Amino acid sequence: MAVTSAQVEKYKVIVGLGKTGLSCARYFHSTGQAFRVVDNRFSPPCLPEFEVEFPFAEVSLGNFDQQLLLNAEEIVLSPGVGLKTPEIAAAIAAGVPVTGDIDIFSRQATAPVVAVTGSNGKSTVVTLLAEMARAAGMEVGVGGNLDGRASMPALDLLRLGPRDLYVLELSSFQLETTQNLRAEVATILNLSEDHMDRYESMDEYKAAKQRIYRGCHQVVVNTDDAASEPEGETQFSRRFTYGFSEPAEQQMGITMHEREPWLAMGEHLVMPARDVRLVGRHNLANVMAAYCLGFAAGIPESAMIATLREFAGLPHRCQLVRSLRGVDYYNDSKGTNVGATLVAIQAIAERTRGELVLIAGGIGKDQDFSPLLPSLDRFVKRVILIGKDADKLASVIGSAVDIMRASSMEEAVAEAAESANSGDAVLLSPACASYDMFKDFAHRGRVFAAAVEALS
Ligand code: UMA
Ligand code: ADP
Repeated sequence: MAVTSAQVEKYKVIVGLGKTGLSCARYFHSTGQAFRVVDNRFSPPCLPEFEVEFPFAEVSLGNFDQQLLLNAEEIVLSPGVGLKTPEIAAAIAAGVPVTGDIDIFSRQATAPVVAVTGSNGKSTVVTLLAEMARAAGMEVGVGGNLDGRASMPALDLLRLGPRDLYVLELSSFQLETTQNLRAEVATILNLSEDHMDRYESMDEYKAAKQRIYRGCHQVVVNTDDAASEPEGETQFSRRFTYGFSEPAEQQMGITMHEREPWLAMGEHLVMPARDVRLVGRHNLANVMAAYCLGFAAGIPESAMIATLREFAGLPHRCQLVRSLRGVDYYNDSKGTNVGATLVAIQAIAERTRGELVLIAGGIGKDQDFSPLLPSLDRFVKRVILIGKDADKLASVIGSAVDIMRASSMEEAVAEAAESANSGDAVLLSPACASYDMFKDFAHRGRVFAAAVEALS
């Protein structure tokens, strides 16, 4: 029987030609490993860049070529493609090994890795930590799930040359294919419902997040959220905890000192809470997480404190856009799930004399919206609904709060401005993903800010 070249040639198959797929191709090319690429879209986002960098590479578009997957030496899955995708599941059943970019990265990284996951606060903690490391004069590689210009997919970080420290934001999607991360220090910040269109249950979502602790040396645990606790048989060289209670040894918390709340690690006073530039209780939790992670990674305390005094937060996270006729307009476009929106409502209500007008809606990811009800009832006078799942939201919250609908962000902002009186605040915190109306959450935030700026 004739043996075809496809049967003898060994190659990896990269599934997905987004940012991750492109970074994998670059990595395999630079290490001389043969690869093919598949994407079930006809024009995946990184195709133009890929074609320039790899004009002779084989790419299969429009479906997941089953035969190619079955013949693979190994499949490297992009985070946006789940393990249960039928063609991937069939390859796994046939014995083809599947991995992801984070596992490949962790085998190659020569500097310590700090790994951060959680439903909310990841980007804030990761950015804060990277700033702390930079303030200490360290060369730091920051990336993973983190969005934005300062970030890169993990494998692209290896191209930057030697680093002193890597700080990775990791999503549950990336962790699904991560067998052994071996981070120097890892944490799950918190867990609340998200991505229920990908997971069958919260347990499945949590199990993906828990994989961050595999092989790690030190852990940081949020004592205010049981889901942060590592599960199963685990041994770590050091364990730090944080929470809003009085701190014990190796524990970070809040203590009263000279009638003022201070951040403290055990008996050691770190700084007065009011000197932290970030605002909101949720950000104090983020600050404690970042401090513990930085401590575990050997970042000097002076650099951490200096950063905490300076760091004002990332755009699109509870960001004040403008004050007009006594109404403050806040952009929390990154509030893409119910847990984040609850925190944003609380944080903005604390800063507002009057009531809130909330703009919400988009792709609901099969979440349960009912946890919003008590906060809407207490702080929100009206919700302006936008996006694909506006009806789903309306059916859950319509009995508790006055609702209106808008077909564009401009219309939503105009309706919100009409609804708000002096002393009130308008908050965009959609509790939903943005892809039905916008390129991503940052685009949604920019469109909101532009509409607010255009109000006369
Ligand atoms: N897709 C297909 N077919 C394919 C491959 C992908 O339809 O063959 C779709 C996916 O379903 C998804 C989109 O394309 O809707 C992007 O998927 P991808 O895996 O190609 O994504 P990348 O461009 O590689 O970006 C990913 C992360 N995106 C996702 O996990 C969806 C980026 O996080 C991350 O910055 C990047 O890797 C580098 O590490 C973004 C994100 O939205 C910020 N993350 C989600 C979140 O934070 O909620 C998890
Ligand atoms: P992520 O990267 O996990 O999406 P971000 O730091 O970008 O997290 O914050 C996104 C939104 O989540 C914020 O705008 C805020 O509404 C909410 N948030 C931030 N930190 C926390 C926290 N520790 N707990 C709950 N919600 C938070």
